[in-house]
Amino acid sequence: MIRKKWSEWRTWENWKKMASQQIEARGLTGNLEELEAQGYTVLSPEQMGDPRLIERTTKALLRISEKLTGVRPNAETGEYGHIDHPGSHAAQNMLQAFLGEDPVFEEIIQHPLTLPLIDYYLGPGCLLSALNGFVKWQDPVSHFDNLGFHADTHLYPFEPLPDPPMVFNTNWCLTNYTKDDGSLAVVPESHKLRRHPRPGEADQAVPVEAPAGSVIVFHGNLWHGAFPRVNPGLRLTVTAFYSAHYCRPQEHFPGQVSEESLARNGERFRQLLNVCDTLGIEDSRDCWAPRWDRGSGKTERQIWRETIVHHDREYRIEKDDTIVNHSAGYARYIPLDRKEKLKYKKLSNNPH
Ligand SMILES: O=C(O)CCC(=O)C(=O)O
Ligand SMILES: [Fe+2]
Repeated sequence: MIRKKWSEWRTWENWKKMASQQIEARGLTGNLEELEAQGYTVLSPEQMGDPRLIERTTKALLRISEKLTGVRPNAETGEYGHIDHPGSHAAQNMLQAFLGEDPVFEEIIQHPLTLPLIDYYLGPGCLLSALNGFVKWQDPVSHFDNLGFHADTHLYPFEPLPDPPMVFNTNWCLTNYTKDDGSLAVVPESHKLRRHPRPGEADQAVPVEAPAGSVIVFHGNLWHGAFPRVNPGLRLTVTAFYSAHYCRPQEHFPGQVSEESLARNGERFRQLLNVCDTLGIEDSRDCWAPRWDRGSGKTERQIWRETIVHHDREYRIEKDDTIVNHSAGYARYIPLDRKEKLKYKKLSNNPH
């Protein structure tokens, strides 16, 4: 996570320079080049290097699907039960709002090989917008028309679409992706056109073929959809979808995440889930109070000037000046280790 004051970088060009150092350090330079040229890249299972993470994610998705439908999906036999969700249809189930269902999703959303690429394009303080699950079965006929073709920048009302983009996506392929498996369908380089696809343009789509355990990372302006599944069995996917800090996320994560989960993760996790947002005020007593401490009975002054304890851990709070220069809209909670405690003592002795 890049922690430099906004005043130290200011421009998109400077931000990219800083962010590309993270990318180089993670061995992701080739992936960034593909993203720039094609609008998508595939992190291979070898590059991801953690098959257990994929196994745990698959198990969690199957368990949640079973909880919702009473039927455990079976990737070999193709068995499934229906989920009544607006994104479900005759050929797939869509799942949402399940972040709190399994700790494995905490690892997925802040993975060190995907986040540097997301940071690069979305800038500081980017948010998790949605965590989706897809269970898709054999149905060559009743799949959506037109491959469900779209660019993910659907909330932005103008063309040209924004550059830098306002959203970015990661598709975690839990089963093999070939065209006949019902893979992601993309038009390479379409992110450069900076407009939404028009009817008929899905004809140019090509499959993103990748073995199970791969992660596809793609640009918010890339045209994409999915091919129908022709093969028997199931395609299983989890997608982590991110937005720039100035966009409204699709899901409200602060209400989905437990104190235990917040305690075992760090600041980046809180920031991705917008837990310490100072906007979205619902009660005048909460003005400028970070969401995490609203309704605590403490005044805004007490919250900002005193230390706060969450799950046996003491924190001091700072306005985040790494996103914009003023009205940051976000609070950083800094755990008080011994060094921080001394620093805090000095600060709180100082009347200003
Ligand atoms: O593979 C799919 O089903 C398409 C997913 C999609 O549109 C997305 O993740 O934004
Ligand atoms: Fe999409």
